[in-house]
Amino acid sequence: MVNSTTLKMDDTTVLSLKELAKQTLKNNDLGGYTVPTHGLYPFQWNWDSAITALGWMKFDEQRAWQEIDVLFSGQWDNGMVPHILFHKDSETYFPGPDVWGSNRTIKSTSISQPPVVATAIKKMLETATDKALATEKVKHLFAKLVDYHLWWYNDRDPENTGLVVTYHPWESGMDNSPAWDEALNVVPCVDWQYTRRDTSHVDSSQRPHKSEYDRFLFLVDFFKRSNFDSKYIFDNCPYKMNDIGIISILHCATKDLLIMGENLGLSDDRCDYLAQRVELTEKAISTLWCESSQFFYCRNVLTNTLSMVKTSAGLLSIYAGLTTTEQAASLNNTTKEWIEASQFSIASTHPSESCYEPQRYWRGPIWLHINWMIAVGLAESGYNDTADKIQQDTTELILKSGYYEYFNPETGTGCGGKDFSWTAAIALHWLLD
Ligand code: 9WN
Repeated sequence: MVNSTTLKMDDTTVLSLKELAKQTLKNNDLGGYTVPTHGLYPFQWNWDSAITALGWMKFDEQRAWQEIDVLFSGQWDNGMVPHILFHKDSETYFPGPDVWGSNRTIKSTSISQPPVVATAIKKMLETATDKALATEKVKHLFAKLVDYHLWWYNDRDPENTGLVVTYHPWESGMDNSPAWDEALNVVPCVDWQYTRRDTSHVDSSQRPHKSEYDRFLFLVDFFKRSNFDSKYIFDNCPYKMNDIGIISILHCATKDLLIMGENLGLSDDRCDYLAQRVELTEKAISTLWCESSQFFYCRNVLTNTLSMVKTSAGLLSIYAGLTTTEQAASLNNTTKEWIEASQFSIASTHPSESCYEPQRYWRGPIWLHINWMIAVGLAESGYNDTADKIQQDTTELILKSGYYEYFNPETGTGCGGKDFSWTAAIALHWLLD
C-alpha cells in the first residue's frame, strides 16, 4: 500500500508539476478548444472540455471560458451537446464525422457524454478572480445549459421514470466498463470492414476488443439509419442503459445549475420543471440500489436487470448526494476497502471482480477526474479522511507517472494517451492547489 499519509511535496516539485500541467494544456490547445491528447483524440470532447476548463481557470480565465463557449457552439437545436465536435479534419481518429453522418454545421457525433459541464461552470464562477467576466459568461450560457439539461430529461426519459437512459457505451464516457458487457453482447456486429486508429497510438492490451468496436459501430449506424429521430431511437435502440454514472453526474449538475440560476436571478418556469425532475430522480434512485451488496449498479433497461459488477460509477452516487445517510456510510466503507484492494486507487472496476483488468481501458485503470468526483462527494458527506486519502494517493500517481490518460492500479504506470488534458487539469484544480 502506498504510505500516502507521509506524502509531502517540496515547493519545487509542486511548481514544476504545475508548470508541466499548464504546458500540457497549452500544447493541446487547438485555438479555443483543447484536444484530450494529440493523435489518439484529435477533436473536442464534451466532458473532457468541461474538466479541462477547470485547469485553464487556474492560469487563464478568459481561455477557460472560451473552452466552454466553443463546446456550446456545437449544441444541437434540440439542446443536445455532442460527445465529440469535429472542428477540423483529422486522419488519426476513427470513427470520424462521415461515419457518424450527422451533417450539422459543426460536424459532431449524435450522442452526448456525462454532463459535468454545469458543475464545472459553477466551480469556475465560484473561483473566478474576474467576477464580472464570470457572471457575464454564466448569464450568456445559462439558457443553453437549461436546454441541455431539458434535453437529457425529455429525450432520455420521455416516460418520466426519474432515470435517464444512455444509448451507447461512448455516451457513458466509461466506454469499456464491464457494466455494459451483457447488454452490449446482444447488439449485432457491423458487417463492414474498418481500420481502427486507436491501436496504432496505444497498445491493444489497453484498449477495447474488436468484438466491442463491432458493436459500438453498429449502434453508430443505427442512429444514422434512424435519422437521429429521438422517439424512434428510444423505442428501438438495441442498447439502453440506466447508467448510475451519468444519472449521478446529471443530478449533481442540475442542482448546481439551479443554484447558479437562483443566485444570479435567472430562474424561470423551465427551472421549476428541472427541479421536479431532480425530485423524480431522488425517488427513483433506490431501484438501482442492491441491499444485499450495499451498492448502486447500472441497469439494462431492455431486460430490466441490474448489471451486478462493482464499478467506480456506483461511487458517484455519493457525489450526486443521491444516497441516504446509511447508504453513504456503507459506500464510504466500501471505498476504504476498495482503496486497500490495489496498490494505487481507485480502480475503475473493483479488483475482486473476475472481469477486473488493471490496464484495459475502464475495466480496472484509474481516472483522475473520477477520483476527484468521488473525493468531493465523500468530503461533502463528512468522510474527510477517505477523501484525503484518495487525494494523496492520486497525487502519488502523478508524481510517479505524470499526466497520462489513465493509470494501472497495481503498478501506478501511466496508460493510454500521454500528456493528457484532463489529467493535467485535475492536477491544477485539485492536487496542486
Ligand atoms: C470515445 C477522450 C475520450 C473520453 C472517454 C474515453 C475515451 C473515446 C475513445 O476518450 O473515449 O469517446 O475513442 O476511446 O473513454 O471518456 O472522453 O478523452
